[in-house]
Amino acid sequence: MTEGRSYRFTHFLCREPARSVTDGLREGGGPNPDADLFARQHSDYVAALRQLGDVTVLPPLDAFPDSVFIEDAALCAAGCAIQLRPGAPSRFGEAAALRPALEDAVGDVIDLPGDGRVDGGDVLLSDNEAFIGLSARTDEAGFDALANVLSNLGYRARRVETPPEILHFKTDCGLLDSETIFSTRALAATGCFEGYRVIEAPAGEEAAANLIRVNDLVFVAAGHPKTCDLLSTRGYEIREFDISEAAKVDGGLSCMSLRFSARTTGVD
Ligand code: CIR
Repeated sequence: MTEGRSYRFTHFLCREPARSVTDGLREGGGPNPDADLFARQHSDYVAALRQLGDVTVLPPLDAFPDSVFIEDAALCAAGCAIQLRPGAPSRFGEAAALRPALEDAVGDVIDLPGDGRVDGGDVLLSDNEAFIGLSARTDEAGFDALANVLSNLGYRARRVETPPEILHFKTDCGLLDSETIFSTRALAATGCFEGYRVIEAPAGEEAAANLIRVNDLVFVAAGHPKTCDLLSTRGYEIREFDISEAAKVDGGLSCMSLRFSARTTGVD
């Protein structure tokens, strides 16, 4: 196991938002995202990733309004990609549509065995552990299957009950470094991060919890000044992103990319 493999990446896979993103799933209604603004915000995110590694941007898939949230259809770990089985019926076909790109970009692609469901948004990888949150999208059979695959890749699986009001486990947390997790107070209070240092999202800034550490930067959703101050004080270098349109369809920073390291680099 390489220290830092959970946040050191050489490659990124993204998918352009489709015009149909206006039909994206969302809990509790709310306005449609503006497709043009979404595309601009997505371009900013991709541009930032381009400064950190090789980025492949896949074409939009109009048949799948949520396909910009590419993280839910696959998981990259230890130089492999695992093709998942997303839990929302309208998203099920995204995984097969992604497969050729996974084969091109990552190489080794493993099918999630069985018929359980897992959304990538429910999986948080540290260097040697996989937190897998059971949720409305990820079921017991999916947990068992993924835990088994990941154990062959050197990860111990930790089963977490995601509180029912949280869509995905990572809606409410993100990895800051090999030992440190940023989390909402509500999720941390479940005790699921035992053994890790936890930094809690400031009250009122719970939406900042879905941050991502990418190499030496921490990507944070704009509009969370207390979070930025807190993390800067702790020595993290912050990059802010306006993701107002993704947020309208329950999307965040983690779900708009698959992040991995090419095996040949020896980083992973
Ligand atoms: C969905 O409900 O599936 C999408 N509208 C949002 C998915 C966000 N994905 C994530 O947080 N991993």
